[in-house]
Amino acid sequence: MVGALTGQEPDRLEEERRRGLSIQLGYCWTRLPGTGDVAFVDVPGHERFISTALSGLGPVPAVIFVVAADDPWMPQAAEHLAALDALDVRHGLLVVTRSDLADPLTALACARAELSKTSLSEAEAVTVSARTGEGLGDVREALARMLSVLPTPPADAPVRLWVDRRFHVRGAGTVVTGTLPVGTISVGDHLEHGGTTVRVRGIECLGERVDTVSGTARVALELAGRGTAEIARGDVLVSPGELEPTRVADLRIVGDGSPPERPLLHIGASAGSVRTRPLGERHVRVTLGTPLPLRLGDRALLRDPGSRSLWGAEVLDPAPPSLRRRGAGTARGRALESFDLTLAGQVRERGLTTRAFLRRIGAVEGPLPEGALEAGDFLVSATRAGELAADVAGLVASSKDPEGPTLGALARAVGVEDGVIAAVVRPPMRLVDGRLRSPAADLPAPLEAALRLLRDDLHGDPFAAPHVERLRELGLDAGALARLHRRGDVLRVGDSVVLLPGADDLAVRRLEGLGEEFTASEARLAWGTSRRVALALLSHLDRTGRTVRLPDDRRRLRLP
Ligand SMILES: Nc1nc2c(ncn2[C@@H]2O[C@H](COP(=O)(O)OP(=O)(O)O)[C@@H](O)[C@H]2O)c(=O)[nH]1
Ligand SMILES: [Mg+2]
Repeated sequence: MVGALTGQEPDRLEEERRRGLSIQLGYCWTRLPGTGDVAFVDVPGHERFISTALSGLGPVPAVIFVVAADDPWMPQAAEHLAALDALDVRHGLLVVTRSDLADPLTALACARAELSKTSLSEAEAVTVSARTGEGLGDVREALARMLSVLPTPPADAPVRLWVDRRFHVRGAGTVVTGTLPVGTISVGDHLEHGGTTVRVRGIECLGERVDTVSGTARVALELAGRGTAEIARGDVLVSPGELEPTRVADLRIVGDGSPPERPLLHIGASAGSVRTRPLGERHVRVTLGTPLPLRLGDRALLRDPGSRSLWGAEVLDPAPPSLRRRGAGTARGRALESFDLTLAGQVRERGLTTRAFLRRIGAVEGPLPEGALEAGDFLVSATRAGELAADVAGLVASSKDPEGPTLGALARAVGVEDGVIAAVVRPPMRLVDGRLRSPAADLPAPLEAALRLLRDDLHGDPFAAPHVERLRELGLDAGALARLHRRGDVLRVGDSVVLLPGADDLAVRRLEGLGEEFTASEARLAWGTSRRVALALLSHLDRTGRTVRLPDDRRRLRLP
C-alpha cells in the first residue's frame, strides 16, 4: 500500500523481497497536493521485529494502521495497536488493504472495534486495493484530512533526534537518519551525543539536500567529528546544553497492572533495559543503564519481552529527589499523584531550582508561584525561601563574628549560591557590606539568649511550639514575644504560641498534601503537632488569608 501511494519500495533488502516480509524500517515519501510532503516510516509487522517496529513508531506524530481484508485480527496488529495506545498516538488512519482479495467490511468492523478502545478511537477508516488501485484516492484524501489537524511542532524547541539508522558513506562519512519531531537543524550546527559534540556537515530530507530542516521531518544527517563512529541506532542527538541527560526518572504508569522489575524502556527510537521500583500504585521510579534526555510529560513505553506485555508511561519527573527513608517510596507515589508540570508547580515541587534547568527538563512556561523569589537564574519557592531565611537567621544569630558572617560563608554553610542568600534575607536582618548583621545584636543580652534557645527548640521540629512553662523559663513574656514578632525573629500565631518565621509557609505546604477540604485534626496530623498549636496556627492562616474556614468548621486552602 505504501508502495502504491508513493511509487517507492519500502523493502530494500534482498532478503525482504525474497521472503515478502519487512525486516527493517522502510522509508518512503510522496507529495500530497494542498498538504505538502508526507514521509512514511514503514515498520515490520512480524512479531519477531517488534523492537524495530517500536523504534520507528516512537517519535511519529501520526500513523496509518494497516490490516489486510483477508486476514483475521492478528496478534501482531494487537501488539502494534497496544504500543500506539501506550504512546498515546491520537492521530491516525485505519486502512483495510487487499480489498480485491476479500470483502473488506468484516476486517474493517473488527479493526474498528479494536481501535475504538484506544487512543486511536477517532481514526477515520478507508478500504483500498494496492493491486487494482481502488480506494487509493480515498486514502490520499483521508490522509490529507488527518494531517491537516496535526498541531504545528515548535521550530524553536531543542532538538532531540532519535537515530533509527546509521551507516557509512564513502566520502561523506557517518550518516544517521531519524524522525525529527520538533526543533530545527541547520548545516553547521553542533549536536551532542553522549559527552561528545558532532557537527552537521550536510542534511538530506526526502532525497534532497537542504540547508535547514524543522520538525516534523524525516532527516538524514551527514556528521563530522570524533565519536561519530560510535553512534548507533537508538542513540539520541541533542542541541548542546539544552536538554538534561538523566539516569533516574519517575513515571506514571498508564493502563492496568504494574511492570516487572527489569522491563525495557522504549522512548523515541531507543530501547534499553531499566530497573523499576514501585512508588505506590500508579507510579514507578526507573533507573536507566545509559542516561537519556527525558523531559516532563514525555510518553514512553515499558515492555516485558518475556510475556510481551506492555505499559504506557508518562515521564513526570526526569530529575527526582533520592529516596532514602523507609516509606519514602509510598510518600513519593502520593506526591506524584498531583505532580504539576508547569513552571509554578515545578518551583513549588523543587523548592530551589533554576530557570535554565526547568527549561531543559521541559517545564511548561508560565508565571512563578505566589511568594517565590528570583535571584539571577535561581528560583526559590516561598516555602524554601522561608526555610533558608530561618537557617540563615540561625547562623547569623550564632555567629561569633561581631560584624556578622559574610554572604559567601553563609552560602557555603547552607549549600546555595550567594545570590540566593541575598534574596532570602528579610528584615530585621540587614545586609551590610557583604555581611549579614545579626538582628539580635541590638537586643538585650537575655532576650537574645532566649531567642537562641527558642530557635534550638524549634529547629528540628518546626511546629513544636514551646509550652507556656518553657516560655516562662526562657523569660519570654507577652511583651517580649510581641517585640520578637514585630522584629520578625519569631512568628507569633497565638498569645503564647510562637514558631519560627516561615513556619506558616511550611504549614501551607503540608496542607497541600491533604484533600481539597480538611478538618482541624487532619491539619494537626499533617503538622505533627498538638491541638493547641494546630488551632492557633489554623486561625492565623484564616486571618492571613491562606485558608478558608467553611461553615462545617472544615477548611480549604485559598487558591492563589
Ligand atoms: N491482491 C493484493 N495483494 C496485495 C495488496 N497489498 C499487498 N499485497 C500483497 O500482499 C503481500 C504482503 O504485502 P506487504 O506490503 O509486504 O505487507 P506487510 O507484510 O504488511 O509489509 C505482498 O505479496 C503484496 O504484494 C492488495 O491490495 N491486493
Ligand atoms: Mg512491509
